[in-house]
Amino acid sequence: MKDQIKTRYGHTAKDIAQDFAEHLKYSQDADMYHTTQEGRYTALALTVRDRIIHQWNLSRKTQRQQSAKRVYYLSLEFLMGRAMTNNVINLGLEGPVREALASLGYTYEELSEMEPDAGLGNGGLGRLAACFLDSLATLEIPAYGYGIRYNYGIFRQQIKNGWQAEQPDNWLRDGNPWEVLRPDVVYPVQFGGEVRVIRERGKDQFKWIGSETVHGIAYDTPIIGYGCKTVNTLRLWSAKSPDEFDFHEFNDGDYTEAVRSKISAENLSQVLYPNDTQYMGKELRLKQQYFFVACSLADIIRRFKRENKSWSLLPDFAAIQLNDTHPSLAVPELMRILLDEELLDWDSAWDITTRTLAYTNHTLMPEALEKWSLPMLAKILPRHMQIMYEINHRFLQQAVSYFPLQPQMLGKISIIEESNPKQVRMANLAIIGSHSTNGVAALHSELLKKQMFPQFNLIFPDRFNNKTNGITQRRWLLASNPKLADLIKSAIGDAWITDFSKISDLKAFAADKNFLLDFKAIKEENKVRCAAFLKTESGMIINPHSFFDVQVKRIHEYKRQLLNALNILLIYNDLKNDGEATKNMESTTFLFGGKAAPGYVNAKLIIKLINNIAKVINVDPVTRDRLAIHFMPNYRVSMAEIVIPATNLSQQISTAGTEASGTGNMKFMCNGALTIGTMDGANVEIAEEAGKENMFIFGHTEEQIAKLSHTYDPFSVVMADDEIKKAIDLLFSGYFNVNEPNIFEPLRRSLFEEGDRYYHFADLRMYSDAHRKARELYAKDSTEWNHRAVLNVASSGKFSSDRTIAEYAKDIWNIQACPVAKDTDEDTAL
Ligand code: HBZ
Repeated sequence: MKDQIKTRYGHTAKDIAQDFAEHLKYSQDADMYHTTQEGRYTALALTVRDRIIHQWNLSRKTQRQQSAKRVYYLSLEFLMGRAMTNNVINLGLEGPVREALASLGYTYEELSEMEPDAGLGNGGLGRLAACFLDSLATLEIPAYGYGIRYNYGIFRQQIKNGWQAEQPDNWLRDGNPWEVLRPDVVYPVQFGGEVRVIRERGKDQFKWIGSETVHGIAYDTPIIGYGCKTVNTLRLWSAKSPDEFDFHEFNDGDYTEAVRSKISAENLSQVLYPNDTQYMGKELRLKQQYFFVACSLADIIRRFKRENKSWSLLPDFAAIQLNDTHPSLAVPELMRILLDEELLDWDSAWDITTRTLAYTNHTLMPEALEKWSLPMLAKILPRHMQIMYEINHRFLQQAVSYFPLQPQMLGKISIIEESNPKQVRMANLAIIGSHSTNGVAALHSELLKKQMFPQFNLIFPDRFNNKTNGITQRRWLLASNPKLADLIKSAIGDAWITDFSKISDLKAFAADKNFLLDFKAIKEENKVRCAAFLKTESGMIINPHSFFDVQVKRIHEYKRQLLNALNILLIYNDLKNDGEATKNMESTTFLFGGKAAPGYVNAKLIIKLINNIAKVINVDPVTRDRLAIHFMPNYRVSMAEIVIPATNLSQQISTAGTEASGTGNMKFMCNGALTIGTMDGANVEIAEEAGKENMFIFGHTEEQIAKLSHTYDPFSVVMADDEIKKAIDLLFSGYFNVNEPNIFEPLRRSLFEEGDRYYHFADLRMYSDAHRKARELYAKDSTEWNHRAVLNVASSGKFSSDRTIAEYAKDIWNIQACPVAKDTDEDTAL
């Protein structure tokens, strides 16, 4: 029997081909008349999944037997993208899978392209969580990602007449072969109701009796480490009405009411909120947050209780990382469990809670800080509100001594904002209720201490720390840029795949003529691949031999896509006037991509502006051979995997002091693009690693912006620069919106009447000069360009999420690797 199982899941092309055919027949019921590409994709996914299960089992078993400490990464977002290519690579199965499919007349590419992206995130924060899971597994750290299994991920973006239109992302429509439903892992979650005082063990105890219950049911996805045997778990909760499990309500007769309440309960995990900066005080969002926190903590505690250890040891067995404040209800929830269910005293419960939890902040935007209306919170989570009052009371009593004669300071650090209605500040709660608060790049972490939370830094100087973000080189180089990966392997071997600091060995090849020629040829091939992709995807025709200048990221005023657009207008005018600035300019394609929050009017208008500019400029007979602009609809992980390897110039141009880190910047860097950017977020560290001379750095620094803020007048800056003035005149003259009068008026108002909050005009001239330098270098000396690009790749070692995770493990989690042995014949257990 055991032998049979082993042969069944063998790793040769022949084994795989046989299993694939079997899945096609027995899982998909496909025959020669009824077989679809989707069916073949699913059969392949199941074939691969079969080869994960045993090791997944064994990983859980090993971690359990060794009583290993686990990391729990709580995140409302996991922007995973596709699983197939990643899993196949991490399993080391790419060769046999390709061969197996070829033997049956299919290609690996055509099947893997059938997979919809798992788009359960908005942008950087969600993608960071996905990269972290990959690194945790590869570093053999026992870890669970916990989140929500949204039925609808981030919306699909269509462009209609230049405007963004949102379409639902029904990513589960054809089923999800990677996930495993765990019907036995289900927790009830309460909402509303009241708190009663009951006498228990001679003490008054609080007991929360909710008025509504929703069940959270677990769906697990395996996360495969590369080059090791660890398979971790992403556990996502799906909301189910308890009626599903208990048919009372149906039997009591009110069938329609029962169906209505079932639908309402299941609404909880329907859809990901598409806002990435402006927070929205929506009740359903609050319920989502509590729902996933409650399920995850119940699960963590169930696992801990199996060990039969004293509660004071919880922090030695569980490290819970809060990805932004979205899971910050974990603070009062863990307190509630320890106080009301486990009957611990306050001080012990508080000690355990703060030692178990840690918080990551991802933003400096004040409008993104989560605050919940206190009356709403008190209605939905009455016991948690009581606990938060008590936390606040005790904290403020301690804090008084830090601010003698400055009672207004207490108002700033209080969890409760004394507004009308009162608001509950989740960042304050997360800082107070955890042992670590980290920013995501050095500059950001400094600004957190100095600008955002100076009072907390005074009280808790040891809590604040930095963990510069990273990305996984396995997805973002090895998988997405296979040709460059092969070239790098041929030069320096493959140790960089699991130790990215080794990429620095590539420095020795940065002046090697043959290497540079190969490098250049690969970039060209990637551009051809990208152009073909964009043509198939949205009918765009782009010149694959042009200079690819790319800005892909969420659309936001602080990220300054508008600055890019304004510079394009300067270039356009210069080309039309036969100016000096564009004299030897190579044919250039500006590519934009990114989604705007559906309610963010100006962001949507920026998309419309880019499309309108493109519509005019791309057909202008004077410029069209040398200048093209395209907005790529529906930017997502799987598009990034094609566009980033094809890029020559990476645009990272946020106003200094606004972008917490950025992670796209790192992906471009290791794929051999040069960066044009401000001294913001992780760009600062990229410049440290690569050398400023190998980038195009421009613009005011964060300190300069802070000074400038007192006197800045965008209007006078524009009036003082004739070219900029002409570009602005062109933009607001109606030239790009002939039949749509005044549509760009809100952008004009924001830039001039509202004071240009993001300092576009303060930086535009410097930006335009830096861009010109980049163009000229590319046109005049492609060897030097490629030399610098290779130096950038070789300097990107710091930006691996493996490094980031190793730092979290050491400084915040105090956790070690727990290696899993290669599969054995022993029985496996959950
Ligand atoms: O997190 C991003 C930062 O803007 C970026 O600088 C950083 O590199 C990245 C990873 O640390 N923040 C986000 O992506 N934020 C969100 O997506 C978001 C989602 C829901 C919210 C608020 C923010 O309610």
